[in-house]
Amino acid sequence: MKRRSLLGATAFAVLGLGSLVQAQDLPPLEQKDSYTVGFAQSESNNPWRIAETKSFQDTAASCGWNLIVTDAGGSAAKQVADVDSMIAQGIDVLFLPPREESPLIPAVMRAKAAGIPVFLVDRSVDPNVAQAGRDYVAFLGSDFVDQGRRAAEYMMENFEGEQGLIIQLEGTTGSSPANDRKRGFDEAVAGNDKFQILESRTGDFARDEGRRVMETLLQAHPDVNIVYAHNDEMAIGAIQALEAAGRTPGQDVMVVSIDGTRDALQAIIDGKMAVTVESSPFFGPLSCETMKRYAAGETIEPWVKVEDRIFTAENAAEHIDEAY
Ligand code: GZL
Repeated sequence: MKRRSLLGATAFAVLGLGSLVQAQDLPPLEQKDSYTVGFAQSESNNPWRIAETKSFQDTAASCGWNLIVTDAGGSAAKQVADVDSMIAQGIDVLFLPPREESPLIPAVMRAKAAGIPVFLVDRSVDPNVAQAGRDYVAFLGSDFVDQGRRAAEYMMENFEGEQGLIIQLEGTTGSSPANDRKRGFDEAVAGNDKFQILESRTGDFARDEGRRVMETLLQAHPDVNIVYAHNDEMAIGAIQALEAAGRTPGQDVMVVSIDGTRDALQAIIDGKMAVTVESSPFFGPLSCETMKRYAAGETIEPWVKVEDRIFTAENAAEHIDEAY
């Protein structure tokens, strides 16, 4: 995970290139040796989310965290309850990947009112309702719109057929990565009449659901020759569905995805997937660094942006050992 260095952040601010939002009544965080930290995970239904939780657990000792981890099992309502429980326990800091953009906002506000600084990690909330620098300290994560755009650009540059007929497998409905990966991809494709999105449907970022949705959409659109999945788990599920239907992913169907999981890199090596744009789950170290900057009195940039690589047949074998 590449991130803006402290110097870079300072330069960014000094040059006025950034919009460092003055903290507006954000809860302070004192500097001390140990903190009680809450990490309210949305679910553990795929390798990405499991790797993210492990990244926080692996960081805890070195960052002086007494870490409390909860798992909402795929329910935004349960995630809200988990946050409220952490507030009642009197945690010092909350790291939250809001499962969906809106339902978690009241809980974020309750944490702020309780004097608990909140950092959104990996997913964000509706920016029209809650803002970094005012309601929570910052969003730590990737540019999902850019991920969707990069997936589309690779597809348009490398698809060899006459007409690209696309099925899009969307992530969790209402989540910021699903909303933005769709926006980035759809906007990039809109201007190119060689490509047509036949249908777009959620697979909830899950492998089995991705497979089931692909089975259904294959019936409706047997002429599909491109699959764009918002994450690798759904892409792998789609590959299973395509092969079960006698198709040959990588030859008669181009598969384009996002995340960079081990199974996806293997599928690229095996010639079944064309590309996956990285979306790193390793948020533990960046969360520790950002929390300590905040405790030291720094004004944190509203978006601590994570830079993403891209994995293709040219480099998948080189990176598979670091994958999750
Ligand atoms: C992205 C993250 C997404 C991953 C999926 O930051 O929220 O959720 O892309 C995961 O694999 O389920």
